This record gives sequence, structure tokens and C-alpha cells, in this order.
Amino acid sequence: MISRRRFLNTGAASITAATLAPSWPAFAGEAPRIILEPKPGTAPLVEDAPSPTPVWAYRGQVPGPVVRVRRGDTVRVRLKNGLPQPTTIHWHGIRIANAMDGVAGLTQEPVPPGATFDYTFTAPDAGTYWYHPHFRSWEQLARGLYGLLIVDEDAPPPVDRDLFFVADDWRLTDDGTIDEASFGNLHEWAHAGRLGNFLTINGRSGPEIKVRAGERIRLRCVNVATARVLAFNFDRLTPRVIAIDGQPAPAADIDTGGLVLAPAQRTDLVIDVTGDAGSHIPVWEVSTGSPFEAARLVIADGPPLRSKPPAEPIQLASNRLLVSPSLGDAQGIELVMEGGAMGTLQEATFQGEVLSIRDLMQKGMVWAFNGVAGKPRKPLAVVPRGRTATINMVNRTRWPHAMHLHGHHFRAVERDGRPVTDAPWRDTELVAPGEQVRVAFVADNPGKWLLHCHMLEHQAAGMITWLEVT
Ligand SMILES: [Cu+2]
Repeated sequence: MISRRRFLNTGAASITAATLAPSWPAFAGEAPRIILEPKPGTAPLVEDAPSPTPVWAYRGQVPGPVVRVRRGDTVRVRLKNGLPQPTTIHWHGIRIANAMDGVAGLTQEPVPPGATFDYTFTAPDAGTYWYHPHFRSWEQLARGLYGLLIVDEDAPPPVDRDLFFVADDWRLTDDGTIDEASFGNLHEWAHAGRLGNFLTINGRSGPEIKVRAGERIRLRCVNVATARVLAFNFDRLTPRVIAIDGQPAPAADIDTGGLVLAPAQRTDLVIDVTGDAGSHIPVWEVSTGSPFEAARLVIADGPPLRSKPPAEPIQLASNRLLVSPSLGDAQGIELVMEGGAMGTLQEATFQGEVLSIRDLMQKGMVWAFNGVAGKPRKPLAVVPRGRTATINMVNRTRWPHAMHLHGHHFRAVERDGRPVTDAPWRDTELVAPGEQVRVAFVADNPGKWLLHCHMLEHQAAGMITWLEVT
């Protein structure tokens, strides 16, 4: 058993402020097409490693370059595949034109090595989004392919600095290289997925993030891990949540258990930094029984930026395009999750054929939605455009699942049979073992939309289906 802290025991990383200052190339709306070329490279994940870790990266960076536009601008990206296998780019959380959603085998053909694909789409909602491949994503994300897509508000909120906090859970071997032998391990895929042993924040282990006393920062937190649900505690600071999965949320404190982020989920925080110059504030990872320091905020020398935090709270303007679902004549869609270790799945349909669990495992399948393993030829449901739909997600497995619907945001309206009010808008919902969550959304975006578990090994081993909005 490898300790997740093993590489962290060497103490705080000596990262300079320069490497942590967000370097955001301003990719303006009508600027020339941005070229994103995923290809093999290296990244300095492990501070004391003899050599950097071989990874796959966009533009040689992990995380990849931030793609940043204003709300309503057009994003223009050319994918140039420098990988030894096909790939695509999916723009997670964006209510995008279907043909640009980047799902290999549903909205486009995978892009072969050496080939290109042009993505052009409008970003309708302000907020924190991200991009990643949607082909062999369980491998391509685990090798380092992901980046932030930030869509600025019409009037960005008054903060002193806008920072990001991209958390990844790597599986590394003793020499600090990616543990490739564990890719495709069906035993793990039937459990929590391929959990890592080495946490990075913004591509570094235990980084120091330089801040100033009195400073108000916006911190865009993203979990890009393939499987692990992470949770962060900001020690004596009291961050306020202002957005969830990209969409503005009423200001609220984070839970006492920490800021929980399932794979693919985002939370934007506002943090008023308090403390003496030269002191530091640990950011603890608290999802396991043994918390450890994931990063630290180091308060710079010098006078505070202001003597006390600004009085006025930050409240982001609504993206407006979200209409509260009226459930009166909603189209109900049932989604029963089954399978996995300690589950009861005996058989399921795979590519049109009913197979026993033993035969399913031969095909790398161990999970099913409504008795179907893997992406079905026909959609789970066809929803007329503009209609409100509900998806009743019933987790009959012993494992949590981070359920992601493409092209839409939804909100929970019922949990374990009890009505829920004012749940945040999300694109990825964590459904606990044995739990039932009914979510509602307006099917206002025509096309073929994937609905899958964002524990990417679960997706690869069966937890994937799709809806068609006509
Ligand atoms: Cu899952």
C-alpha cells in the first residue's frame, strides 16, 4: 500500500511565486484560433525526483493552458493530435453546440494521430469550466490532459486576484513515473476506480501560493482526478462559495467536512486572507482518515492590502439562461445503476446481446445503467426540445458515482424520496451508495448528449448512456 503522502514528506515545495501566479494568456474572442496540441512531454510533478515525470500534455503544460473568454464570445481551438492514439476535446459544463461537444463515437469521430479538428463554439454562461479528452479518457486524463476554460462575467466581481486550484490524484511508481501497469485493471474498475497516491495542485506537489494579508481572492477549485473524491479544508480561513459547477450560487460557507469535490466538479470560492506577514495557512486534503497539507497560502511580507476584509459580499450575476424547471408535465427518465464489486448484477445487455456477468467481464464491462453495459445504440430517452425532464438516478451499487450530463445544467429536486429545494445547478452530481437523486433540467439544447459516471474507469466499464434532445 503506497501512502498518498509519501512524496509530500519532504516538506513544502520550494515553488516560486512566478510558477504559481496564474499566467493567463488572454485568448480574446475573435483572436486567431488557439492551437492545442496534446503530445508526450514531461512535468515537474515530484519536487525531489531525479527527472521530471513523463506525461501527456497540452502545450507541454500540466494543467494545460487556460482558455479564457468573455461570456458570449466565440472559442476557436484547433486540436492537433500529437499523441500516439486518437483523441478529442470535450468542453466540460459548457452548454455547447452538440457537434462541438467532443465525444468520440457520439458527436464526432476520434481524431487520429497527426490529424486536426477545429472546435468553434459560443460560451453562453460565465463561470469555471474545463476541457479534457473524451476518448480513452481514463488513460488520457490520468496522463495529464486537462485544462481550465474560464468564461468571464460581463462585469467580473471585485476581487484582488483570480487564482485557480486544480487538484489531481496521480498514480506514480517509486521513481516518480506514471504507473502504467495499473491502466485497465478491471479489479480496480469494479471498485472505486484507479485511485492515485500522489496529489498535485496546479501541477505541483504541496505548492506555496503567495498571498497578501487583507487580500480578497477568487479561487477556482477543480477536481480533475479520474476517480478520487477530494475534500479541502482551509484551516482558519472561512472561504465563501460563490459558484458551483460554473453556475453562480448563493454565497455560503463550505461544509464543516470540507469542500467536497467529486471528479469533474468545480467550486468557486472567495477568500479574504487574514494573518500576519510571513505566516502561512495550510490547505488540508481531508477526504481520507489522515489529512495532509495539499498546499499552503503564504502571506507575503509588507503591510496588509487593507486593514479588514471588504464589508460587501460577492454575489455573481445569474447566467439568466437557466429556467427553473416546472415539474408539472416533466418527462420522467429512470436511471438505475447496478454492478461493481459487492453488487448484484447477474447479467446485462452489451452491444445488443445479453451476457452473464462472467462474459461481461471478458469484455471489460462490470457496470450497467438500466441493465445495459456500455453506450447503447439507442438513446436512453428522447426529449422534445424545450421540455422539462427529470432523471431519477438510483444507485444500487456499493460505490459513489459522479454523474455528468453533457450540454445542460440540472438541479436535484428529490433525494431519497424527499423533496429538495434550492439545490445548486450542477453538471456533475455525486450520488452516494444506495442513494436516490432525482434531478431536473430543461432540455433546451438539441443533439445527442452523453450521461455518464465521471469516475472515468466506471464509464469505461459500462456506466455510459445518452439522451437525444430533438
Ligand atoms: Cu461511477
